[in-house]
Amino acid sequence: TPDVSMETAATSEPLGPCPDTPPSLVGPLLVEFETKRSLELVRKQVGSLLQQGGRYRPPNCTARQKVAVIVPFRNRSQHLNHWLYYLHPVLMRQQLDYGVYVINQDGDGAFNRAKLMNIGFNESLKEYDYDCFAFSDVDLVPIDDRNLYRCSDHPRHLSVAVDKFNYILSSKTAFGGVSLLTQQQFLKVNGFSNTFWGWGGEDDDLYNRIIHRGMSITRPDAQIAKYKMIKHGRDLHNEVNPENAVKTQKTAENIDTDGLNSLNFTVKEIMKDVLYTLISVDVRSP
Ligand code: UD2
Ligand code: MN
Repeated sequence: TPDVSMETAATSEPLGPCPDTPPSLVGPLLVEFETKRSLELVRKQVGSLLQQGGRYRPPNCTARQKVAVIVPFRNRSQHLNHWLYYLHPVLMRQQLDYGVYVINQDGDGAFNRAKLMNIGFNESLKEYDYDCFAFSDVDLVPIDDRNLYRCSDHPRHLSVAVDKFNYILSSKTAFGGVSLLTQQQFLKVNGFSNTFWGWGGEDDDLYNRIIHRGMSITRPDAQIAKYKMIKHGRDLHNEVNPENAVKTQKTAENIDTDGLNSLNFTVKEIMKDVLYTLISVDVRSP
């Protein structure tokens, strides 16, 4: 009788690269947020294919990119459940070697989306050698899986056509929602600014940084890069901050000293769910 265990050990040679076009994509997706989705239910539906911490890699080929998906978060658990329910199957079909990092802002100080992104970049790199970073709002779900969560030669903006804005891009310089940068691209711009407290401006500042460092942005076709945003009002402690709009005029002055190289924070807790890694942080709100 052949020794089966030896056989499996012998076949652990490196897998070939995944095809450029993932073969199991389905195109347009049905996405709705009426159904109640508990975490427990989502774990049952998609958890079996994941490793602890929301990690996945395609079983039969070597992924083209190692992607850390960074989600800024506070008090949006219903949104997170929908997001996990829809995103995991999409990212799996896209044959990515990926991990989901939910960066939770501890306490009720002014929210700082951008700083949470920088923290996600730092913390995810402590776990794995990611080469691409997908920064995504928790309320944005793609409605076409051909919209690949993959980095390219220039920073990439994926949330081109959002239902909330009638599927029309608000401006050519829009870079909020879902955006992807390679590790190199993100280091080149010194990450996000850490000083955008409250709502608005941090996405425009990142755009300015990209241009300032001589890069441009790319976008997929608007026919494919469609999203639904889960309906919500303005969160508590994330009020519009008028100072932020002023700051976006001063990117060139701040880029060298405000960003990854000036990031300070305290990790309060790291929790591994099968669907995601939750990192709770004190961002030292003013
Ligand atoms: C827009 C941008 C967003 C960001 C924001 C300004 C698009 C499609 N979206 O979104 O990327 O630039 O304006 O800051 O362009 N969050 C929490 N808890 C909170 C507050 C925020 O989890 O209490 C997170 C969550 O991931 C949320 C994101 O921050 O999706 C952005 O906040 P928002 O959804 O209130 O902002 P919105 O929809 O105006
Ligand atoms: Mn939103």
